[in-house]
Amino acid sequence: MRSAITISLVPETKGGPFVYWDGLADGFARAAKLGFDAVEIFPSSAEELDAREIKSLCAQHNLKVAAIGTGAGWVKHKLRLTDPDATVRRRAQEFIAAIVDFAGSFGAPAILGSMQGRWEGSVSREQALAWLAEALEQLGPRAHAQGVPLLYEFLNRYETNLFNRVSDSLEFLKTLRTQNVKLLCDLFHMNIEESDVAAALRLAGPKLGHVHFADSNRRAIGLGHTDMKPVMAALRDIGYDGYLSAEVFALPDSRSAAAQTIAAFRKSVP
Ligand code: LER
Ligand code: MN
Repeated sequence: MRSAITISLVPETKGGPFVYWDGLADGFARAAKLGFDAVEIFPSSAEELDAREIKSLCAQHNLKVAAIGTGAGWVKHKLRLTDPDATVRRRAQEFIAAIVDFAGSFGAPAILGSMQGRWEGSVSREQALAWLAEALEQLGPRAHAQGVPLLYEFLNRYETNLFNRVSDSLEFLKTLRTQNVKLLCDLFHMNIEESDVAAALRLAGPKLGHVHFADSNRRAIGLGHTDMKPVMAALRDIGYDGYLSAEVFALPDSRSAAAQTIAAFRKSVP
């Protein structure tokens, strides 16, 4: 397992669960100094990202890109895959596709989380899931063409009413033709929704593609009340060899959250 830490480039998400906030050069330098393996980037859009700049930062600091998030598509641009308006759905899919392509060129997956949206109003659950499936059938193969999976992140009940747990998410993924969608398990969401986080990770097994490494209160691991022993045992037992990526609040500040995370990572993955 490898360590990663988040950098948000989106001012609208200020106060959200990301560790570094002062640009890529700052985030890469700080992550490298602490010995992280990779960074996870949360951009406003693919267009905002400069591939040459990121390539040179990766080389300079010997860091990889763990994943790139698409959440700004919702937070900033109000795009979601289950919007009743067909134009919004199409733009949402294009927004994610551009990030899939960009991330793929770094050997990294894109994350579909908040942009899944929710069923409500005129949109039935059945309809929302059909639109979500349709999008995944396009985006999964698109990621495959880049040699990476697409990460589907189920969220807690306050952020989506589509899928909140590993078991339901897996059942849904099984109905797809594409086999290239993997699960992103965010330990914070799981702490709210799963009765047994470790058992849920075991259930995910080979379908687990990425982990958001966050404690029960969405602070750095060790600053909440999640018992990491069974969680790490489950990850080891299923042979998970991907990233543990700190998507946590910069509390009490970025520096402490990052230092606490790398210490917790080293304790968890000796
Ligand atoms: C949102 O709560 C979250 O966990 C993000 O990773 C989804 O984009
Ligand atoms: Mn997450």
